[in-house]
Amino acid sequence: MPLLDQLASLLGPSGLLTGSDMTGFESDWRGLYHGRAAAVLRPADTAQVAQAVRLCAAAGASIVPQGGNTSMVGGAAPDESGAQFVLSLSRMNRVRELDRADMSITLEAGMTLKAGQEAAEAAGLMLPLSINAEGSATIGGVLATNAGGNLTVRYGNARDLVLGLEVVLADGSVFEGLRRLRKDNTGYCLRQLFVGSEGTLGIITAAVLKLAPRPRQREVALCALPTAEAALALFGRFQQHDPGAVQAFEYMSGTGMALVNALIPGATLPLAEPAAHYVLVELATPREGGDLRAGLESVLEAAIEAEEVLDAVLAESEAQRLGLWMLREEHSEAQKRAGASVKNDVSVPVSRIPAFLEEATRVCEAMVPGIRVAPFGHIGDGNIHFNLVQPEGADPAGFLARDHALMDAVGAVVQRLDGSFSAEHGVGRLKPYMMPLWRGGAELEAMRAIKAALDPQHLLNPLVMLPRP
Ligand code: FAD
Ligand code: 2HG
Ligand code: ZN
Repeated sequence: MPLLDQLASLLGPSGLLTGSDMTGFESDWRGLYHGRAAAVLRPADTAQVAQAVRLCAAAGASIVPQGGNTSMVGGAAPDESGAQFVLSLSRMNRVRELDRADMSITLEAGMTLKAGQEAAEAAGLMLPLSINAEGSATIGGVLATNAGGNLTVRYGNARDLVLGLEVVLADGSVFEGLRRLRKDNTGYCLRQLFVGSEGTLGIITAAVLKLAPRPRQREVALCALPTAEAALALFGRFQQHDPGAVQAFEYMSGTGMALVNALIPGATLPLAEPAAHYVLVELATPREGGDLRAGLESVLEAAIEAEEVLDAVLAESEAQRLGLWMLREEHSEAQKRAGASVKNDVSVPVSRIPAFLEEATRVCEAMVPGIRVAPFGHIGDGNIHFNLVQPEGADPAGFLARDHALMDAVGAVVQRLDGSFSAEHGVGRLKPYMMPLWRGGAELEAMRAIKAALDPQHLLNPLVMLPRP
């Protein structure tokens, strides 16, 4: 029987999509990749995932795992061959278990991150991972990319939350690692190998994640600043004042904020004057009472006195808190509306961020007159989305034709400052060409050996991260 028929009989009518039903699964969020899949497989459980992978392996057919398809690096889009199967986990979206005593939750991979957060909240706890695509991004996707996001400064990235994992391997066998132990030194830590592997080593079908106490108090402020150095100084002030309380510390450039204000309906800057730099800070505590608000005000007063902060607005209600966050969260959407962008999801040691911003801006402005340098991101983690928006009115395709030149120029600055070319979005199909320069020698060979051992036919996401040399 042909492979497609075998898969159809395994998965049933709602488990296999073809033709126009595949729209939405074949292109990426950024609109950079437009592929054609042999079919979209939507298994209902781990046994079906394992069986589908086994059938594909026997036929030598490659698989592109897909969660919410929000990858910023084209990691979940099939190629143009029409021979790849997209494996969507969207039907596997249940909470398997929540244990209050163990502070853990077991989620299936196709559940959205937002639904996972809501399940934790319903139990009076918190799933402490938040990204600006959480309504669509899935547990499998955030783990496969080791997503970071807005709470990393306090809780770490996705990797830090994983206690256990269930993974279907390339031959269809199942790694049953859904343990919830806080300590377990029995051999290699296999689960961490799959976190951040971008679907190249196995299909994550479920995970046990750590939960945290839910904050009882939260305070948010948006601050206008004269320089990037001032943003770091402010971060230092908050860390010194109450180290455990900083839950998010996000940076936005004046250019990025202006795009949000111009292109997102309902977005209004609640400050008297626009500035060159902004910070959104959120403090939170699970304790009742206390002086979170007073602490926020006293730190800001001292920073205003020292001329590190020009102006600040504090949220007075939940609606205002969400309104301030919206100005940060809508940066990606605003930049998409402004035309083509070249994204550089880079990290450098936190102390070097001002030098990075200054040098990289100078280099890019010299390369493309009129380019809109619109950086923002998780400055508390040293992670800047150094995004370059096309000059107004320019030809988007012409601008994108220079993406490697711009990425390499920014990369050269990042490398001089001991940083990374991908802080949280991964390598995907967009950046494998950078791997030999950044991860060459023994490190890259070890990665290739792991890929060859776990996926000897090179069938899992074959164009991502480590395409065959
Ligand atoms: P997909 O995009 O579907 O897939 C991503 C990668 O994981 C692909 O390589 C895919 O093959 C693989 N994969 C997916 N599911 C599985 C699985 N079950 N098993 C094995 N491999 C799998 N990222 C951040 O880190 N922080 C942010 O703040 C952030 N904000 C974003 C905001 C917007 C508006 C958008 C569009 C994206 C943002 N991202 C962010 C990037 C993206 O959301 C994350 O990379 C997210 O983790 C991807 O989840 P997903 O379910 O959409 O995965
Ligand atoms: C964010 O922090 C995301 O909002 C998206 O990581 C970044 O659009 C981007 O480049
Ligand atoms: Zn980010």
